[in-house]
Amino acid sequence: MLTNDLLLRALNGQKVDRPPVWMMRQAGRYLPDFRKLKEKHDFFSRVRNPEMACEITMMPVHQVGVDAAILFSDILVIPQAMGIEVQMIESRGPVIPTPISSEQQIDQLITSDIAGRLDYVIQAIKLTLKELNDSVPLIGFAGAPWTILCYVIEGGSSKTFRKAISFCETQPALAHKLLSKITDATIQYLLAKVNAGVHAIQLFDSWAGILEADQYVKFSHNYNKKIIEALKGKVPVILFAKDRGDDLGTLSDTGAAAMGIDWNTTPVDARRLTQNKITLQGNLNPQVLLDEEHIVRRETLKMINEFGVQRYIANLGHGILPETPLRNAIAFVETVKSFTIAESMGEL
Ligand code: 1CP
Repeated sequence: MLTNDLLLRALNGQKVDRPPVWMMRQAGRYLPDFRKLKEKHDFFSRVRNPEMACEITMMPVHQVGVDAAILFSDILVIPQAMGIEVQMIESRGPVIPTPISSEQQIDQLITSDIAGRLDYVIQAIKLTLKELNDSVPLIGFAGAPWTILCYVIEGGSSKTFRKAISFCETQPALAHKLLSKITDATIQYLLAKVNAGVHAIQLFDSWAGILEADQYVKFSHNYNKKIIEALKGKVPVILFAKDRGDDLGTLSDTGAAAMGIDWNTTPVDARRLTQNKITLQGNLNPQVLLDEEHIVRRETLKMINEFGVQRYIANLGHGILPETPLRNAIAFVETVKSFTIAESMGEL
């Protein structure tokens, strides 16, 4: 039994006295202690070292007071396990020196023993669960196959991912072959995480918004559905399909326990589109956390009042920005934690 199971209660649609709160990318660069570790060890060394991954995962739990931990790792460990080289270059982000461009490369991708190849993640989960000592839940995650495809076709990050989109448009059979393989690897990986003891899973579809609605269903949503289906009855899943607010109604048919919302969708629209049937997570613009503390508090209260306390997980609408002052991250979390139903609306 967890001492603080608010996140799981919200995901299961059970009654809560206040919403749970965590932040996407909470184990990251805005933390001074994280930046210190970064000076000494490169990114994937940190990811592959279970002690260090555990230490980073615990930082926001101790220092910010979030209601859930999310394992420090990256979505790009999946292409690495499949045999694709991925580097993380300071100030540039991920780089894939040999992007996928042929059927032969897709045929060569590894899909066997993915859990064994990512055993360092499983070890990090076990260590972190020990360290958490049943205080708060641990969230495991993966990238949606579409978002992973974006990186491995493009060769790195991009604003538009033109190469990835055009690959799907011009070579749909190859795209589906690649997406199926990524889906297969991701399912093995997430099942291993669940077996190791994570309490919930978030699927990050960070580049969901760059496809047309019908393309999105074909090249992303149907694969996300398959992954969520494979986890059915095991742990609750949060699906974060960034910038797809208009399609929330159709996208909430996956069996996911919750949908992540970015700040381009209002809480009222999100509730209307999902007909109050599903838990919602989000959606403070991470830029607000760069503002003055009283504004952080005011906007956070406004957000909770708009979403409502039940079936709601307070979070940002995307990852916390590296330049965020630690005190503002704490103010955000504290505002949610001190929220009481009796007080609601009073401070607006
Ligand atoms: O050296 C560093 O510290 C680089 C920064 C960093 C961090 C802290 C990267 C590189 N990855 C991470 C950790 C990470 N990545 C987590 C940790 C857990 C937490 O949330 O606290 C998670 C969940 C991710 C997931 C991730 N990686 C996503 C999906 C979420 C999102 O922000 O959209 C994506 C798209 C990535 C790819 C990636 N990894 C790193 C960077 C800089 C990027 C994004 C590059 C881009 O914009 O395309």
